[in-house]
Amino acid sequence: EKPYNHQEIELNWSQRWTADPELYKAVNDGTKPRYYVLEMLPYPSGRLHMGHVRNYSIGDTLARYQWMRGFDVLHPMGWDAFGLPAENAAIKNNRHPSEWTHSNIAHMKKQLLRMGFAYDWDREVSTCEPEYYRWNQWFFLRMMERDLAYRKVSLVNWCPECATVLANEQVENGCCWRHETTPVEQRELVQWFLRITAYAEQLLDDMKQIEAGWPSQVLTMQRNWIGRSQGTEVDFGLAGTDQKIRVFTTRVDTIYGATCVILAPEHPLSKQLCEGALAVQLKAMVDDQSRKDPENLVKEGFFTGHYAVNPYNGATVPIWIANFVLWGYGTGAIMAVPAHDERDFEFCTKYGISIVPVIRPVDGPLAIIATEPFTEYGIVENSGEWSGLPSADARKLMSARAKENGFGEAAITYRLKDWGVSRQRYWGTPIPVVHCPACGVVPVPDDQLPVLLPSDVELTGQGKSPLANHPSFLNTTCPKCGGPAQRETDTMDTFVDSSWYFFRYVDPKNDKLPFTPETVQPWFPVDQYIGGVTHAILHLLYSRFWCKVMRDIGLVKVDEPFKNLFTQGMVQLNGQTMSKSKGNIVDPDEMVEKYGADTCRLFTLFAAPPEKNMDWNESSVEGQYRFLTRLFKWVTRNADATEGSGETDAQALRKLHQTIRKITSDFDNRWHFNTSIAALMELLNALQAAEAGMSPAVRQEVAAKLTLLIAPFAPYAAEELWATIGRTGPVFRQSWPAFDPELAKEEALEIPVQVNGKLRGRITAAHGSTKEEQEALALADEKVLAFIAGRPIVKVITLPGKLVNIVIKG
Ligand code: ANZ
Ligand code: ZN
Ligand code: ZN
Repeated sequence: EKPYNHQEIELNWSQRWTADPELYKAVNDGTKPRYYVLEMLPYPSGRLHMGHVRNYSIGDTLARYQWMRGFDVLHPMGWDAFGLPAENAAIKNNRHPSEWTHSNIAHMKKQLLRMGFAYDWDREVSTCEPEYYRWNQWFFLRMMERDLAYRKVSLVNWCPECATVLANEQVENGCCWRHETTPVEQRELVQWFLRITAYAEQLLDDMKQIEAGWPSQVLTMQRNWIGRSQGTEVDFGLAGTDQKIRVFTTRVDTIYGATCVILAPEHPLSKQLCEGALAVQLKAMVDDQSRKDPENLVKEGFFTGHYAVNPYNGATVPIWIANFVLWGYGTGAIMAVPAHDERDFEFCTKYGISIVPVIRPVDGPLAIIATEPFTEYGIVENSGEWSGLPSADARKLMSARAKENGFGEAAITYRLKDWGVSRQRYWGTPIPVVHCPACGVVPVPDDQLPVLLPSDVELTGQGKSPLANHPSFLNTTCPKCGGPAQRETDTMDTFVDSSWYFFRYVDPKNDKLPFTPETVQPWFPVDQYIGGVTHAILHLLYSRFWCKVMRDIGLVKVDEPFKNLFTQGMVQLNGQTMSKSKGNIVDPDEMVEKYGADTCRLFTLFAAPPEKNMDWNESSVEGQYRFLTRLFKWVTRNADATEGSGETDAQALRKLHQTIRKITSDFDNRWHFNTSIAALMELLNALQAAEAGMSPAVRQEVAAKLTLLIAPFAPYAAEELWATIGRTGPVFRQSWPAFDPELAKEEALEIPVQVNGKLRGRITAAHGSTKEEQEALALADEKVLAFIAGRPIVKVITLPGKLVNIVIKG
């Protein structure tokens, strides 16, 4: 028997693993089936946190298991290294973002190595390196060629604190995602956009391909985010002019009930129609931050003094401007039908705008609308030639009429907007274009990539991108005419970096292309992606979009990058999310020092099913440490045992094979690692009980198999045990033990049966049989039946597996 010296064991193997770059390499020669395990790459914020430890423990356990199952496993790691925090830290601590980032990476890499995670470090990717970000630029140019990257003046979300533009997804409750109390303002800027909306339909359709492997909750979130809506666009006339106002409606069948047209405050026509006092009112409405919270918005609006003409019936209705009409959805203008729409009803009631019902229930008359609108489909009434039609038919026919007469058409609208990728920040990928006074916007030619991020910049955190204040970066020559020109000074959103890094892992040193299609193809789609549900929309949607663009460029063959997605729960302390501000962070380093990485891994896997939140509980960590210690001792004690009669061999082997069966099934069906570890604890208890009676051969066999079983969960201890019991390593390159169904079979149970408290027979029931099954057997037993002799049964009292007592009358 040997003591379990976790520090010594782990430091020793950690050094040996780190020194051997071949160890965790994907062989990639096609001799074995491939398996790609991918975990979301960390932002190098400084230190690993428990969320990382959990995410990477899950991934590492899976990777090691798949190695043992005989797969050629690709298990890479990298750094999502561009982004604002580096820049903010730089401003605060007077350190260069690059230096800050690189020293964080060095530290966190050490922590990952200390945890014993099995990564193929030769494939390490860091997104802030020119060798990586030049391909962001390359992709950007390909997207420009395809009109998928474009510039437009737009109102953008602006965080005064960050002094930068935010993507819609970075706005939470009207505030900046990084500054929870800083309201986001609106600014007009020329911005670069990626046309993700061109793929909206495919992003929805292709969900079929991943439905089986993704959490349905994530797909639902994406579906809602894309927000497809089928309806009609209709041009109202601006009375007294030949200008048109295009509205989007899902209920064109209600258009005879439209009693006003309402514009979004940002609509260009709003500015045109408002003068003097109205213009002041309009500006206030544009800047009003309460609009960012549509759920609780108090609907407000004002009449412009102008009128619109309904193209179906020539009716003239007033034009209003209201805060609840969104610019950026549909056409930014609506027809209000208060009789049949909730929001319109509320608004029109408030302002005394007339209410005209035009839809009746299928089985009732047209009702006066007084207290609530009738929002269902029904039969169209008071609508000229369309009267009498069911809503659905009217929608179709009326859309067709709009098209015929040139005042509209059927249309599909998405909530999804194009992806604004411009950032007025330093620490990101420079957008590879040049602005020439003569030629306009000129893409930087491929052979001039990368456009390098200069290192000598002044970071103020204010206003324009620091690159705009860097003359030697800014001033350049036009690639087209050779004249003086200026570089674009915006950098790319960091979500660009993380949209394709997992392709680069497969071919990380390629300097001709982002990757060679043939090299990458056999590894895709990724077999298993693991990460936080916080990325359900942003990162995962962008990655899906990027994959489709790469497919259309001819770089990849798959429509979808990730076949299976797993979203792990959070690590909490006493039910609360760990955070610096709450001061309840458990530091992984301290835990590793005290209990060892293996124990930390075991605990994070044991404490909860991986998809659920888990609570950090130090006494339960200690429990795992004791378990590992007992296991270590049992194996070292029994591996070279020489004594034992063998009377408990069958019993020990049965438990062993049952445990193999259980853990294998846990791995293959949704990773119930917590129950796997519980099964291992049970096995160890059974083995300790059986130990004295086990024969030397069986002791040795069980010791070896137990080592293999613990290997994916506690790799250091397993590797040490494997060497200690005289086997050749590494342990995770051994085959995962198979279970023998015969050996795993339970012995039958013998259960005594009593009648009125006296033993009258015995039944043989299977292990794990239910109370009901055991009662049924007892009541069918011939001896027992003979004794009951037809007398009525009052009740049956059963201690499952132990006793059945039948109480009869008489
Ligand atoms: C008239 C109407 C009558 C409408 C009716 C609905 C019911 P979804 O399904 O979410 O796509 N709408 C259109 N653009 C809007 C905007 N920019 N801001 C606010 N509301 C807008 O909703 C589409 C419906 O939302 C449209 O159909 C329009 O109101 C409103 F009985 O038009 B409807
Ligand atoms: Zn901010
Ligand atoms: Zn030029």
